[in-house]
Amino acid sequence: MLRKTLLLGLSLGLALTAAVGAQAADKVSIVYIPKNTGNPYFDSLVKGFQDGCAKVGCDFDMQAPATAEATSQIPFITAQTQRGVGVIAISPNSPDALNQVLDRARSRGILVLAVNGDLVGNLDHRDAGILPVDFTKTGPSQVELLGSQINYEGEIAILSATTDAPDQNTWIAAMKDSLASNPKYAKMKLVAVAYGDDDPQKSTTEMEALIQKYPNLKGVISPTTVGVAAAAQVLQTQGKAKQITLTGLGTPNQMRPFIKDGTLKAFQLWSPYNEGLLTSYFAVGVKNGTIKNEPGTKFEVPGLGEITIGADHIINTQAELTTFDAGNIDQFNF
Ligand code: RAM
Repeated sequence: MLRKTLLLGLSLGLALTAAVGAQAADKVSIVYIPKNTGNPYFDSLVKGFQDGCAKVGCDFDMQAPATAEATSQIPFITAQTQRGVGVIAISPNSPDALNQVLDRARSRGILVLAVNGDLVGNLDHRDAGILPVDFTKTGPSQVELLGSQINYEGEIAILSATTDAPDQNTWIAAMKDSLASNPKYAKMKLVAVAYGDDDPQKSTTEMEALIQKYPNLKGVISPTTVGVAAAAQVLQTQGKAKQITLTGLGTPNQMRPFIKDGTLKAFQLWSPYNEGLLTSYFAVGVKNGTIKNEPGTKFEVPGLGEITIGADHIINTQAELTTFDAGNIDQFNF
């Protein structure tokens, strides 16, 4: 009798485990591969993914290389493809170096999403691009924010991330376009574009070199959260904040002390958290068949409202950049 009960218990247990296993297998698994580890910007994006997955029911994991070189994400994509995840969401370090491995992932049925930056010129190698903001606004908006503070006059420089970063290069091209085409900016002269590789130390060295090489430098745009924080630190340390106006894309938490002490007046960004949230809803919807991945499709994300898939399967999380300054920075915590 005891044996029978034990056996019954055992088989019941097995049946239960099998059911739970089947349920787990049905859950969409998402892996997010940011540019590199150690950048607080991506922590907010990850939090958005995690909260989204908690709501819509997906398994989430983050895997990233230590540095943001063009090819550093390849082994991660390959490993996740072999693992058989449902979705690879990636913030690409190169517009073209990942084509082959992403194609292999897609041929295995994995949904490939470019997140926070697109595969510029190679959109056929991903299923959709989820961007934090309308990227056509970033470059012009940064140039205007700097120009308005330097009387639209003088030598300026850009402190970027890596030379291959597709997001950075899209914005830099648009900055150059604005400077060249808008008569308002005729007296602003771009003298250099430097690359800090989204590494705090290299960004610091590059900023120091710009200051040394261009004694008449009036302004710097650093459209990377790592770069702008390092640049602000350099200006503060050298006491050069009055001479050189800095702006860029930064996180409120990293930039707060520099806003408070007047090292810089204003910078911009968007909500990386919302971008992660949106991506989890979109990914699960597409995998479950409730969202048709076609331009023109609309879907709801609680808190964000109605989202539309645009041309080239590009989805913008918000339309305009948010500007942070002494007046509003304390309302933000990321
Ligand atoms: C850095 C990264 C990231 C970019 C932000 C603004 O954290 O380069 O890709 O979106 O800055």
